[in-house]
Amino acid sequence: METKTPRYLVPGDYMADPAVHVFNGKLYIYPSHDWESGIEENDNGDHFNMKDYHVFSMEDINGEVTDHGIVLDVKDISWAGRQLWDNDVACKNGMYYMYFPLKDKNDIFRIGVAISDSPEGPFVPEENPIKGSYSIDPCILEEDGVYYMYFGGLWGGQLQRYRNNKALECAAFPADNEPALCGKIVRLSDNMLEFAEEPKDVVILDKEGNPLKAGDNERRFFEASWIHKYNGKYYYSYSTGDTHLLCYAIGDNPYGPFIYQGVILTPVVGWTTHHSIVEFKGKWYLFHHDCVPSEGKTWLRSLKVVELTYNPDGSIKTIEGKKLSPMQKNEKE
Ligand code: FUB
Repeated sequence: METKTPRYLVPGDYMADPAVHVFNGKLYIYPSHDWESGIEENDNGDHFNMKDYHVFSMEDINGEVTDHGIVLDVKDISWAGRQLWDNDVACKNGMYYMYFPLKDKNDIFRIGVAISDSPEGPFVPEENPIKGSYSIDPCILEEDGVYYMYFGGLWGGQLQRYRNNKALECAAFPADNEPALCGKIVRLSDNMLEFAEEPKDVVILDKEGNPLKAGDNERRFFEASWIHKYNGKYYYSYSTGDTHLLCYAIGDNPYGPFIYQGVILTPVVGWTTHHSIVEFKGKWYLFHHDCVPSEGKTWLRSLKVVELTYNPDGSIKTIEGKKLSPMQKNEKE
């Protein structure tokens, strides 16, 4: 178990769900912005009632974290209902595309796009969400000039309301012994504003080649897709939701299938766990959140970073989620 000391990044505010990329030699962090909206906590995630996004940047992993301010506000999105959840940003031809999940006026999650000519924003939203989009937690992979979006999330993320990309009359979960619901992958159009194909399942297999089952709560996908490449392999990582683990699976191409490997991060303080994995200046880092600074309030999460290491065989060393940082220890002493 890894015990490298994590660092809190934005101690003065509550930020969660970090998507992190290196643009122009700097680290850019695109988090959700938690706040105390007074909405009661429930399994639908209504308490995650976020209304804007900030962007942060860092020139060095131990250096200053610069806040570039509010870069997109729900009041500027014409189709908005409520709840700006986890976003991700991709760069193509010098333009930056922010993909964000938001409930529309019918309380259905859609994925929207907002555009900027700078990684620091501000981002200008398109008039409508992406046609055919649904659910939450978009994450973008660029591969030889082709861009793919991974997305999806159970429970409040509404993925159980769909089969084969069509809305069901009623939400339906598979039985415990049936294959689990999968996250989705879709190729984006050349202009980055549409789906270029029907979304497909991101299938996770066990080492015997069988799809993970819906009742396999310690390993099956729940939400928070992230994808990174290491030594030519594709590492698909995600949260198991109600068992609070960050897990990963490895595949040979962006579509998978992916073979389940193990746990990246054991449960943190707080219900949700969500992350990104990025290489910067020759080292690998796990950005994630927990609820230690808010003393366990699950809707008030704080951003952290910790170094991530691989074993010689390419497996990831498990990190202990509840290890306190020195700052937290000092506060409690
Ligand atoms: O921040 C709201 C939701 O909580 C995210 O979309 C999920 O991944 C979970 O972190």
